[in-house]
Parts: sequence; structure tokens; C-alpha cells
Amino acid sequence: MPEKMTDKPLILILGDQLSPHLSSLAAAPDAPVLMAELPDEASYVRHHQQKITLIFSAMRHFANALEAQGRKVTYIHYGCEARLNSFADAVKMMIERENITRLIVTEPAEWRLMHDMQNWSDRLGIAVEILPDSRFLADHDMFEKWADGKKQLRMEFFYREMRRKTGLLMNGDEPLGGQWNYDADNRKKLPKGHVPPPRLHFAPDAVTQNVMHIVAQHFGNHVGTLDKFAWPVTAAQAEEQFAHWLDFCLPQFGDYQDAMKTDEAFLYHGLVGAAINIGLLDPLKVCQAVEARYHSGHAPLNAVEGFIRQILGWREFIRGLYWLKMPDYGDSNYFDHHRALPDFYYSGDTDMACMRAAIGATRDYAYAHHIQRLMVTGNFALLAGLAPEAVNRWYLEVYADAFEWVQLPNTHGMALFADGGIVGSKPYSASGAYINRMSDHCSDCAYKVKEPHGDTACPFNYLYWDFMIRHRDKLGGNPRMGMVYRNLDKMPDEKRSGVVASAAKFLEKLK
Ligand code: DLZ
Repeated sequence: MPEKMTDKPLILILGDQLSPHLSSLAAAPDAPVLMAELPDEASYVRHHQQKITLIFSAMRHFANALEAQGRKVTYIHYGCEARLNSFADAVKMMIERENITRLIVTEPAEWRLMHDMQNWSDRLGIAVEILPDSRFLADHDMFEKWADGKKQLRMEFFYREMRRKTGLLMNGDEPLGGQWNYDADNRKKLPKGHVPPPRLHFAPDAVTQNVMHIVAQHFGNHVGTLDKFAWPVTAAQAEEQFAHWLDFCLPQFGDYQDAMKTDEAFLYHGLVGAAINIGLLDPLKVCQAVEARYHSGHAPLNAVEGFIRQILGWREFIRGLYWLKMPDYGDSNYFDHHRALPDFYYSGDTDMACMRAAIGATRDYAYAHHIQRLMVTGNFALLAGLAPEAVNRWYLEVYADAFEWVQLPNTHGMALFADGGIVGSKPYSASGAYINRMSDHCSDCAYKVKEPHGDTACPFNYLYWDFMIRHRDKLGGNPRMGMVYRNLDKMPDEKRSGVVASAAKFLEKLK
């Protein structure tokens, strides 16, 4: 038989598929593996330096672990094969070099790559098997069936389905404790002087240090710094960090989930998003470990349910919605917002203390927690009318956990309401009062949170009302915005004109 006819499979593993139980690995236990650090992936947006470092280092560690288990791995290091820019280039090289006849790959998490991959069989002349990603707890079919015929897709109802499907936090058919959602208990401000527990960080090992040199050399002009890099880069490290969080942070995670504090980027947050999204932690196991802490009496239900909702509910809902609505989900611009992203989204150089803290954490750690992302940088982008496309790109660049499937619905839909209400039922918008209630930022800010307008007033205050005035035609009829518009109607004319004038002045100078 000519050599070309023999079955020579190859498994391609992508940088966010670093899981030993991946469907592609399970499908062909003896097949060799290809992994590649590629210019196209590293540059399709200007990823934060720590994000590239994390992915390359975790990929290298994962490749080493596969080799230790006896797998043959071809690993292409960044810049070592000058002709190879894309995954298709790398596979083509393997076809030419090794006579590969069949490619096995777990479905990519991003639409652009899936779209590309669907042509590979024709382009490359081999069989291409794209397998489901069983690391997600809801497959495409389940989400499509759930969404079918529904006028509105709301996370809360999907989440209940997922609780029933997995049995997590269930008591027979009923939710444990009698309620599905304890979010109302999870909005406490940190007491004055409260010191959150220390976090487990991982000093860069030799593999990470090598990657850091490459990143400094090729991506040194991308956002962020490397000196505070402390991400777990192996499954063992991610598990160690998670176990530490279970012991020291989970019990108060619920209470302080929405709180913000200057110079405390992590507070009680799990920091597991990046590790789960690249495959170092398994989402179901993480949820089960958290649930076990409730049953053993080590964590209250509001903390445990709040965490599980993020992973089992929100994460799966967002992923289902992304695949349902792509490829044009990000094209909408409900409010017709077109303002350029101000430079301080990269530099952090702003007098607004809350923005400085959120962007500073982003720069230093490729991380900011969900309220900083939603109610500070996201809220500002919405109120100031920044162009969704620019804001989406920024969120995709700057966070270690950001892949388009999770970033786009969260930014475009939840933070910016640019989808006109597919993800959320109303815009998440707030004035400075909310930020003051949930943080200590306002006491050390150049602006005064109690002033509604004027040069020294908190910009969130007048931008909030200016946004409501500008978009009354789109929001005035939304039942969930009724109270806001009733308050606007009661606003004295003098305050109203002050708000509009302050917003115009501020936005004119915004660069
Ligand atoms: C994000 C990223 C980066 C920066 N670099 C690589 C890479 O060089 N090689 C790779 O396999 N994956 C990388 N990734 C992750 C991919 O972009 C990700 O797998 C796809 O976007 C699908 O989600």
C-alpha cells in the first residue's frame, strides 16, 4: 500500500485546550500531538504581555506533561519556524513532513478559528475531525434547545436548568436552601480597615522566565507589565491556588463579591477564570469542590451559590449565547456610540480613583474583578459613549482570561448593552453613588462624589444622567428603567442643564 494511504492521525491542541481529558486526546490515545506558538494567535489582538506569557508557558508545561506520559509531541516555539503564522500553516508543515492523513482537533472556542478550520479539509487535502469540547457542561444542542422559541434569553432560567442537569446545590427537585439565587446577600461593602487574606502567587519558573524573554522581545510594546506575573501555569499550581482560596477566601467570597478596595486587586475572588478557560482546571470539579465546602459546614450558602452561579450559570450561558449569535453578534451598536477609547484605558493615567484602580490592576496583573470590569471601566465606556468595537477589543486584549466566546457577550451585551438587550434586560449603569457605596475609592479621589455636576463633580454623576437623557427614546419604555426616568422627570431644570453642560465639557476633552 502506498504510504499516503495508511492512517496517520495528528492531534492539534490549541493554547486554551490544556486539559488531559480533552476529547481529541481521548479519541486517539496513541496519536502524536502538535502544539504551536503562532504569530497569528499572539497578534490577532494586542494581548496583554502576561496573557501571552501565561498561555505560552502553560502550553510548554502541558507539552512536557504529555511527553512524560509517552505522547509524541511536536512543539513549535515562537519564532523558530519563520514561515509558520497560523494553525493551518503548522498543520500543512506536518502533512508535508510526516505524511499526516487525518487531523483530530477539539472544537476551537472562538468562531473565527472554527470558521477557518471548517475549510481545512478542502484546503489541506486531509480528513479533519472536529470533536465537541466536553469540558463545557452544556453542549451546543442543549443550549439551542433551551433557547428555541424563547423571546428573551435570561441566565437565571438557564442556570436553573443547569442546576437540575448537574444536581449541584439541589435537594431533590428543589434548590438547596429553598432559593435559586442568593445574589441579594452578596453586596456588602468591606468594613473600614478590613484586610483581605493573602493570596497564593507563583514565582515564574525557568519555563516561564524563558517565555518572558520572548514576550519582552516580541510583544514588549503590548499593554501591561511582566514584573508582577504570578499566574499558575500548570494544573498542579492552579489546583494549589484554588485549594488555598477554598480555605481562606470562599467563606467570605459571597459577602464581598461586589466590593472594591484601593490597592487590593484580588480581595476574595477565585482567580480561576484564566485557569478554567485554558483548561488547567475543570469547571465541574471546581463547582463540586465548592459545594462540598457547604456540606461540610465550611462555607455559607450565599458564597457557594454565588460562585457556582458564575461557573455553572453565567459562564455556560455566555458560551451558549456566543455560538447561537455569532458571527455577527459584535456588529450591533444599539446606542450608536462612536467615541474613541481614551488613552488612559491603557496608561491608567486618570484622576478618577476608581478607574485608576481598575486599570492599574489590569495593567499590573492582566486582571480586574467583575465589578471593576462591569461597573467601573464598562460603566464608564457605556456612559461616555465609547465605540463598542474599541471597547470589545480592549477587553479581549487586557485580561488573562479573555477569549472572544466569553469576552464578547460580557462586554458587548452585558457591559455596553450594544446588543439592545440580548444578554441583559437593561443596561448596567450607575452614578458615582454606587461606586462610593461599594468601595473606598471616592474618599481619595480628585472628584467629589456628592456633587452632581461642575468641574469638581464625579464624572460618573453627570455622565449617568446625560446618558439617560440622550437615550430616552431607547430606554424610556423599558419597564426596568421606569424609576430612573421618573427621577429624571423630577430633576430641577437647573440641575438637568448643569448635568448636560458638564457632560458635554468632559466628553469634549476626553482623549
Ligand atoms: C490566546 C493565544 C495566544 C496568545 N497564542 C496562542 C498560540 O500561540 N498558540 C495557540 O495554540 N493558542 C494561542 N492562544 C489561544 C488561541 O487563540 C485559542 O486557542 C483560540 O482563540 C481558540 O479559543
